Amino acid sequence: MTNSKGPSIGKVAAEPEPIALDWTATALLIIDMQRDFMEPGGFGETLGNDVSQLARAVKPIASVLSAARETGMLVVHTREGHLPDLSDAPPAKVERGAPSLRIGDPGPMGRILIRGEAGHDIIPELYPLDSEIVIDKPGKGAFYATELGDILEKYGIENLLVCGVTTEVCVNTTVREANDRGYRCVVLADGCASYFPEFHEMGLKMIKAQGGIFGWVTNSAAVLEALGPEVAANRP
Ligand code: C5J
Repeated sequence: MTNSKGPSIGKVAAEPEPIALDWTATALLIIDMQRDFMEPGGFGETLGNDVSQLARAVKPIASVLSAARETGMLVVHTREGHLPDLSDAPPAKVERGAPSLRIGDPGPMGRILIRGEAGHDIIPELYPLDSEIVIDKPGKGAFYATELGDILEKYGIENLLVCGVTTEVCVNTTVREANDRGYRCVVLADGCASYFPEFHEMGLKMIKAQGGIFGWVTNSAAVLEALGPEVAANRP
C-alpha cells in the first residue's frame, strides 16, 4: 500500500494469472452483505434458500476490510433494496416466483428488501464506518441506477477488489458491469458465497475463464500478502 515508506504496487496471486495492482487506484467493493440475504427471515430465505450457506464469506471479508481500513483503501459497500413505495421495483421482480413473502411484505426484520428496514441493513460484523461509501441499488448490478460510476471516477479508481453475496447473482452482475466499464475486477473466492455451492464454483470459473474474460479470482490471504507483511501480521 502506498505510504511514505513503501511502494504503491502490490502483486496479487490470482487466476488466470497474478495481477499487479496500484493500491491508490484500487477500491474494496463489498456487495450486499445484508441481513436480508444472510439471516433467517429475510429476502434470501423467503425464496427458499438455506441462508447458512453464506456465513463462510464473513470472516475473509472482515480480514480484508480490516486491512483496507488500516491502509486507507477506498471502501464501498452496496445494499440491494427498494424505496418504501416500491416505485423503483419493477413489477416483474416483485411478482416473480412463489416466495413465502414478497418484496415489500412485512417480515420478522421489517418489510422485505425495503430501504431503512432492519433486514436491509448490513450485518454487524461488516458494518460500514461513517467515512465509508454505501451505495443503495435497486438491481443486481451495482452500477445500474446508482452513483457508483461517478464515485469511482472521482477517486481515480481503476481496480476493484470484489467480494460479497451472492457469487452468481449480484457479484457476477456487478463484475460484468464493471468489466464493460474498463475496471480490473479481482474477485475474492473465499469472500463470496452462494446459496448453491455449485453456482459459487461456476460463477468464479466464468469470471476467470478464457484468460480472465471478466476478471481475476484470488482469495483473502493473497490480498493480505500483497498488501504487505505488516497488514498480513495484523490479520484478525
Ligand atoms: C440476490 C444478491 N441473490 N445480492 N441478490 O437476489 O445476490
